[in-house]
Amino acid sequence: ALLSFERKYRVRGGTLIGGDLFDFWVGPFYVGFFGVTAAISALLGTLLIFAAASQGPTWNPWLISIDPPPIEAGLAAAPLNAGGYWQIITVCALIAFGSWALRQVEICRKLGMGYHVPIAFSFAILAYATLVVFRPLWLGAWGHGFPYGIFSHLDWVSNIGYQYVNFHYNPLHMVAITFFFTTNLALALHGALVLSAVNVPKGEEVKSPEYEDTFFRDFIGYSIGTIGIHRLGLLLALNAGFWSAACIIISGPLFVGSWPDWWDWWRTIPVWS
Ligand code: BCL
Ligand code: UQ2
Repeated sequence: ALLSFERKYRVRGGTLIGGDLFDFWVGPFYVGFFGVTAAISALLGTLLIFAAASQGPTWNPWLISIDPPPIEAGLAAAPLNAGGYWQIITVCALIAFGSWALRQVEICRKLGMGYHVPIAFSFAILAYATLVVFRPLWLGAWGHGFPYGIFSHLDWVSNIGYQYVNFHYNPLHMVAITFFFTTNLALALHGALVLSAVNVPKGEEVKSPEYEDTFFRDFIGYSIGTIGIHRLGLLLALNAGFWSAACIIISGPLFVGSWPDWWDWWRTIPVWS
């Protein structure tokens, strides 16, 4: 069913491509040119995952793994069963994610809203592309991408981590983790604060944002404000994705060896060495 307010927002235009051609809705979903390309590439990618899995040794969902080509194959196009499926699935995924972001842009334009959501999503796409495109390209082989499988991608993360001895010592990994954890703290504070103000007993009026400000001013002498917390949350989350991409792109292309040893410069600073 169409929600009462939905009809008035079903406005024409704002499309980036295709004009009026795909400017319509299916049920609650806006379609658009990029809705079509997202649906096709997601469906094709998913079917190819099943096709690739059917060539593998197991249907156990935990163990299915669609592997990139061997590192020796370099940057060539690989035969289907030797990394070719992985390559085509990766292209499908990139088209699907890119289309998804551009569909968000079209919806923003229709509604006259800011582009915050597609910008945010593009950081997640950047992190994914860093893992399966930029870093493999820079290292000279698609085989450096991660395998598409539940346990197998965990094994990949573990192996790559230990390849640098102790990944916790990667300084940008530290930065990324700090942003992930701080994002979590901020959302916990925000979720709790909003619920504490709004989830009042039946029949009582909800508390205004002034109460939220006052809680934090009483508590720590500072309130970042209701719009401020959302700006902070977005900033923290974007940094979490960005520094994740940064921490893995430097591992291999720019830095080889042991992350713990990278800190030698710090241990040998004359003041304390
Ligand atoms: Mg580490 C990476 C945290 C220990 C080795 N590690 C990461 C980062 C993150 C992290 C900072 C992964 C998040 C990310 O990239 O998001 N690591 C972390 C923490 C610890 C830790 C907190 C911990 O010990 C407490 N790491 C270790 C140990 C090493 C180690 C020490 C192993 C032994 N770590 C590595 C390696 C890597 C990381 C190697 C990485 O490669 C990875 C990294 O930085 O990657 C960039 C970014 C987000 C994405 C990539 C998601 C993209 C989503 C896409 C765009 C959309 C998907 C849509 C989906 C398919 C649709 C679903 C539809 C549904 C039906 C709804
Ligand atoms: C706040 C505010 C909100 C909030 C939160 C705060 C009224 C509803 C959570 C408090 C946030 C602060 C003090 C920043 C904390 C900093 C970090 C790095 C986690 O003031 O305005 O709006 O939800």
